[in-house]
Amino acid sequence: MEYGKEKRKERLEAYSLTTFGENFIHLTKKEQYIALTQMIMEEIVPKWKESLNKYSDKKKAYYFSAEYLMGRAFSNNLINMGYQSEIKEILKEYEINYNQIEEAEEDAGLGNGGLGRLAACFLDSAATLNYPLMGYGVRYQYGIFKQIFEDGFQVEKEDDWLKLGDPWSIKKLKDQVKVNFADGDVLAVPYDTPIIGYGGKTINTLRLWEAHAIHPFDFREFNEQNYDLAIKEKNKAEMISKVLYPNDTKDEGKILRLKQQYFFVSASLQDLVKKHLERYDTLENFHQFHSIQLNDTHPTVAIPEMMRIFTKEYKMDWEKSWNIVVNTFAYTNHTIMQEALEQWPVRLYQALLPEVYEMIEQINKTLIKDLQQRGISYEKIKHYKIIENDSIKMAYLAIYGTHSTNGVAKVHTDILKKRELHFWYKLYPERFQNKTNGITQRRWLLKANPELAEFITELLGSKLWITELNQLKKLEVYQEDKEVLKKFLKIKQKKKNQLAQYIKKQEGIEINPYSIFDIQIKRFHEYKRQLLNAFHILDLYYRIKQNPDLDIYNRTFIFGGKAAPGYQRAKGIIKYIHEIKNLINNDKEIQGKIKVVFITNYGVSYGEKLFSSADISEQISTAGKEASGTGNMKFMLNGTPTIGTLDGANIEIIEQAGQENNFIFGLQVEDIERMNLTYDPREYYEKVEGLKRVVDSLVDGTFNDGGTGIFKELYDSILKGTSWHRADEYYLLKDFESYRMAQKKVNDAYKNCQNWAKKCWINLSNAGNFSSDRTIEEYAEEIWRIKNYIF
Ligand code: NBG
Repeated sequence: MEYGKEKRKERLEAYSLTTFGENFIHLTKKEQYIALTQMIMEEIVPKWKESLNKYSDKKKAYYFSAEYLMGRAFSNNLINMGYQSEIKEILKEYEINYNQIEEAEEDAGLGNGGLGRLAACFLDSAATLNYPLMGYGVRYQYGIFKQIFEDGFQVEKEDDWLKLGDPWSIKKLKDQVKVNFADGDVLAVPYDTPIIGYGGKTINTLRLWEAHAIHPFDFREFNEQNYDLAIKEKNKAEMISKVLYPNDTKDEGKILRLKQQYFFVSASLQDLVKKHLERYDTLENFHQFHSIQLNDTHPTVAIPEMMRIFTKEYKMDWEKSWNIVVNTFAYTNHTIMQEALEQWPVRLYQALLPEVYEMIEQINKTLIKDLQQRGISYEKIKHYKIIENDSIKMAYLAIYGTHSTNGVAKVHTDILKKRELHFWYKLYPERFQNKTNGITQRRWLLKANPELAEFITELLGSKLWITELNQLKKLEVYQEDKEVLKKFLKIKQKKKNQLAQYIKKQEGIEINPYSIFDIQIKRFHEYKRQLLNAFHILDLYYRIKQNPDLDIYNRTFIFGGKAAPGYQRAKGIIKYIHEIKNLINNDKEIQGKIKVVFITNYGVSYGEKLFSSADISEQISTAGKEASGTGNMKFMLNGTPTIGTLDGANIEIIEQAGQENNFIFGLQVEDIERMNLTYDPREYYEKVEGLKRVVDSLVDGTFNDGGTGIFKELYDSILKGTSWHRADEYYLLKDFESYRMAQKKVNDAYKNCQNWAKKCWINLSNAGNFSSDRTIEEYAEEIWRIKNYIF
C-alpha cells in the first residue's frame, strides 16, 4: 500500500514535529531532508520486510567488502521506488526547491574509489534484477576524507557524514555479536540499509557493522576520578570502525586495518552461521545456501575464520569443512599493483588473532601436502606458499580457499593468468574467469542526466533501457540523423551550462561553457598518469605563447581526485597541476583559449555532474596497470568519447564503440613487455620536441613547490629512478608524443560538430555491455549460482 499525497504530507508533518519539534516548513534544509526520509522509510520498510521474506529459504549471495561508495540515496531511492514526481510536487506546494533538499544529504563515502563504487553499483543491479544479494561491511564513522586545497596542496579534513545521523539505516541491536581479539573482545552492532531495486519489487539489505565496547563505562575508575580510564575500553573498541583507510591500491600494514578486516568478517560469518543453524540445524549444507564474494583480499580472513568456526566451535572435521569453505567463497582481484597485493606480517596475526593464525598455518600445510601429492617439485612449491618469509600472502590464500578467482576486465584477467598468478592458473585453470566490470545506468544516466534519459526514452518509445541497457543499440540508427544529433548536442550544452554554474559556485572559477570540457576524474596515482595530462597542457600553453595563432579550439581541462594522504608523489602531482593552473588562468595573453580547473573534493555526487557534461574522457593509464576502470564507462554512457590507452576496460569499450570514434594512443601491454629493460626515458626527453621544456619546469624555477622538494622528487622519478623504482616507470615520456597527437586529433575532430556528435552517439549506443546488470548476471550464473526470483 502506498500513501497518497495528503497522507504523505500528514506523515511528513508528524515526523517534523516528533523529530525536530517544528512544522516542516520551519526546518532547515538538512532537517527537511531527514523528515522526508523518515516519511519515505515508513513506506519502504514494510515492503523491504516482505521482499526479504520472499527468498528466505533460497540460496543467496553475500558481498563481503571493506568499502561501499554509495553516494547519496535520496533521489536514487525515490526514482527506484517511483515516488520522485510526487515528492517533487509536495515540495513545490511548500515552495521548497527539490535540489536543495537533495544537496542537503551527505555522500555516504565509505570507500576510496573504483572498488568501493563497484560494490555500490553491484548492489543496485542485483536488487533491480531481483537477485538475493546482501552486502556486508563496516559502518565507518568517518568516510573518505574531505579534500581542500591550501596554496595548491591537498589538505585532508574528516568526513563527519553521520553528524545528523543516517535516516536510511536501522540499528538492529538484537543481531549484535561479539568479536574476539587477543587484546580484548568487542561488540559488533549492525545497521541495515535498504537497497531498492528499480521498480521497488526487490529490496535487499546492506548490513554495516559498528564497533562498541562490551563495558563502555567503568564506574570504579570513574569513582576514583580516573575519567580517561573510565572510558578507555569504549574508545579503544570504537576506534575499530572510526575511519576508512584512505588508501587506494596502496595498503598500510597497520594493526587497526587488520582489526577492521577481521571485525566485519567475523561478525558477518557469525550472523550467517547463526541464522543458518536456526533454520537447518546443521552446517553441512551451508554452501548450498550461501555464496560469498570476497571483494579483493581485504575480507580474505573469512577463509580461516570459517575454518575456525566449523572445526573448533562446531567440531566438524577438517576436510569436510574445507570443502564447504571452498564451495562457499569466491574471490575478485582488482589490481596487479604490487603494493596492493596484501601481505600481513605473521607476528601481527599471531599477536592479534592466534587461533585464526593457527588455521592459516594448517591451510598452508595442507596446500604443501596437496602440491607434493601432485608431484610438484620442492623448488616450485615455494612459489605457492601462503606463509613465506614471515608474511601471509592474502591473494594466495584467497585463490586456494575459493572455487573462483576473477579479474575485472579481459586484459586484466589475461595478465593475472599469464603473469602475476601464472603458477596458480597452471594449478587450477578451471578456477579462473573474467568478469568485466559495469556501472548502473540508474545512477549514471537516469539520475545523473535526466535530460538525456528522457530523450532516449522518447526515441526508443520505451523505458526498457533502464533495466536492459542493450536496448541502447537501437539508437545507432540515428547516427546520421541531423535532428537527433542536434538535440543530443543541445542536451550536452545544457549539462555543460549546469556544470559551469556549479563550478562557479563551488570553486569560484568562471569557465567557458562552449569550450571543450576535457575531464580526468579519478584517484591520483602515478600509473593513472595525471602528470602526462599536465605535461601536455603545459606544452600546449608554451606553444600558444610562441604562436598566438595556433589553431586550437577553446578547451577547459578539468581535474578531480584525491591522493592517499601518505602518497607524496601523488600529492606532488596535485600541487603541480595547481601551479600550471595558476600560470595559465592568470595569463591574459591566453585569452581563455585554455583554462585549467581542479575541482575540490571529487566524489560520487560531484561525479554525477561531471560525467554527464564531459566532451572528452581521459583514460590514459600505462597499459597493463589499470585493472578495469569504471569511470571510463560512465563517460561512455553519457555519450563521451575516450582519449585513452589500450588498458583495462578501455579495450572493450573500443571493441564496442570502434577505434574511429575514440582517440587511442600509446604503448600497448605487449610493447611494454618487450621494452621493459631497454627503456631509457632520457632518449625521449632529449629528442621529442617540447618535452624537455615541460619536464624541466619541475626544477627550473618555473613553479614553486613551497620548498617541499616534491617537484625535484617527481623530476628524479622520471629521469633518474631510485633503487626501488626504474626511471619513468610509467612511460610518460615514451607516450608523450603519441598522446599529443591524439589530443590534436580531438581538437580537429571537435570542430566538425556533426561528426563529433556522431562519435558521441555511437559511444552511447554501444554502452549496453557496460551495465553492471550484465556483470551481476554473470556473477549470479557463473559464480554464485543463484536464481533471480520474480514474484
Ligand atoms: C580498482 C582498480 C580499477 C577497477 C576497480 C574496480 C583497487 C584495488 N582496484 O581499475 O584500480 O576498476 O578496482 O574493479 O581499488
